[in-house]
Amino acid sequence: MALHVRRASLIVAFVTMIMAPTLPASSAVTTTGYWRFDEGVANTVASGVGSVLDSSGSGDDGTPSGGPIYRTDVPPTGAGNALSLQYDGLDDQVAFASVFPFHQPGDAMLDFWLRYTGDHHQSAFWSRFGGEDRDRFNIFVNGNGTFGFDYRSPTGVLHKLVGEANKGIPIPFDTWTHLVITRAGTHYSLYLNGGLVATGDDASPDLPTFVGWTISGNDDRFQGLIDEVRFSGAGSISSKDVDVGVFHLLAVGVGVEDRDDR
Ligand SMILES: [Ca+2]
Ligand SMILES: [Ca+2]
Repeated sequence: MALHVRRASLIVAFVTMIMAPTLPASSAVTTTGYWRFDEGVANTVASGVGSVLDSSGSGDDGTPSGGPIYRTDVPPTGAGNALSLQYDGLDDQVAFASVFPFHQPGDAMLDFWLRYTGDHHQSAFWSRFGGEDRDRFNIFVNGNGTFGFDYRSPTGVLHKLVGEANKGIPIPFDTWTHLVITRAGTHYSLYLNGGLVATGDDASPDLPTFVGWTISGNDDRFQGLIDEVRFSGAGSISSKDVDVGVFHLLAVGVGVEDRDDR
């Protein structure tokens, strides 16, 4: 039975990968930002204005500070991935001048790989400059090794989404983990290594408006490695699109064996 299910999963995943490019443009997910961190030199500090390159064509290059280091330790995404970027948990950061995609109304998707090595509450993404706790999203790893995300409105009202106060989704310590956050309407979903693990609904949205965002936050800096950060959206994300996004992960071998109904 298990073998049958697994084989069915593989076949459907394969078919979906073939089918994906034929989706009509109206339902296609558009990549709006893609940071691969492959532009650097191994074991060398990232530095310089706009030196962290956006390979999506959007021109949203990031500016590192504090001394994050390029590493050859990369997630299992197959050939063509040379480097990730390591953050020290103290002052390392990459800043972007653009509007964080979830600040704007509309459907959107963020996916990235993360390998955390710190045991403190830490931000993977903090969608403002400075530490003032309002007008921002926070996408974080709690001190107990669980993952979550929320936002505060421009006036500071907390909108809980997934995983507040150490009640997030457990993610393994010092292990490359793939995470996808989608928003369709007011509905947020979290995918861990290709499987849906949590949802949250934002019944009365009052989205942040801050322009500018960071990888690794401000007061609670990320400690560990991050790679292959990608924003998608600019349109309406259907459940089929989300599946396509997830199947993109399956294409690199994430979670295929664990899916039982695709
Ligand atoms: Ca990379
Ligand atoms: Ca540093």
